[in-house]
Amino acid sequence: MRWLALAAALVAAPFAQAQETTLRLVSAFAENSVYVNHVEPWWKQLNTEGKGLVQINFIGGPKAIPTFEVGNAVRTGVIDLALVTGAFYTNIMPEADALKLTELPMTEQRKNGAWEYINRLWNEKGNMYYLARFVDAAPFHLYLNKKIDKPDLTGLKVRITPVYRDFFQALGATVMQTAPGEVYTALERGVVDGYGWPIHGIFDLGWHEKTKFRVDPGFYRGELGIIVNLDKWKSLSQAQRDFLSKQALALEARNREWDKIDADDAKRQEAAGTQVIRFDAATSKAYLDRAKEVGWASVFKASPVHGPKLRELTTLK
Ligand code: 173
Repeated sequence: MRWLALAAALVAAPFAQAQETTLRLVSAFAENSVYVNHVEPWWKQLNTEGKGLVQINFIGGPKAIPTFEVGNAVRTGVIDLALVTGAFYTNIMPEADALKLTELPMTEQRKNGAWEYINRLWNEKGNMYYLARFVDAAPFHLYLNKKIDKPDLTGLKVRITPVYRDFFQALGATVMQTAPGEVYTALERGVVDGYGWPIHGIFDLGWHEKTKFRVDPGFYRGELGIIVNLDKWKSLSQAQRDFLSKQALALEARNREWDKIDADDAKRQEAAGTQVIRFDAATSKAYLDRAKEVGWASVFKASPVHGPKLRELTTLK
């Protein structure tokens, strides 16, 4: 018996070792962010279930790879996978920022072919495999330190990324792009009068201390994803890819957790002293219509073929 067990172990061990692949993960957001907090239990569980098959090694946040270089690092294989949003890699493919305009939850996008289309596009243009989208509904807001009573940002300087650029400019703002890591200092020094950001997460880097107003309603639907270098993806065995795909669906199955996080953060902002600026119903509608119109116009201009297809597959009819 003993001899048999030993022989079996000797035969099995080299295979088990050869099978296990460790993937290096970087986050474009800070290590203490709501995003890393949400995804960390996922890779921990994955590492438990994936012993002998796939492991994920979390390298760190933007100190490891600067925010706007994370996409390129995945494209070139400097890292294997990243937790990132499309706005941070429009330098690689302009379509990356179009995912903020989707109106269907991932459960629908998996069913109706949207994810497949998106993934093919990411394969071809970004050398990336779009593994999972783990935020699919959280709105963005305009946060300000100067009061406005209508959607007119003339004379205001607002911190942006590609998510907000065209919309805030259309409302008359002067804009300045920064990585999240630079927002606090920009607010503190009065270099900007406000910033764009989702409803959640302003507490991560202490911005609530420097934020007087939040403008409602929120607009668009934030996209956070896990992308994988395509060559790395193709080098995996079928069993490894199947395992990761199953894990991706498990991560997306938690997407509705954000609805509560978003509601809690909105309340917490108000408790921290952030006042909400609201417009009347007609103005709110015009504000949202403008955001959408400006957003799709930019996507169509940058991507005349894929833009219309993306809108058809991902928006409410
Ligand atoms: O940095 C940003 O404001 C940004 O573009 C973004 C996008 C998605 C989630 C969080 C931030």
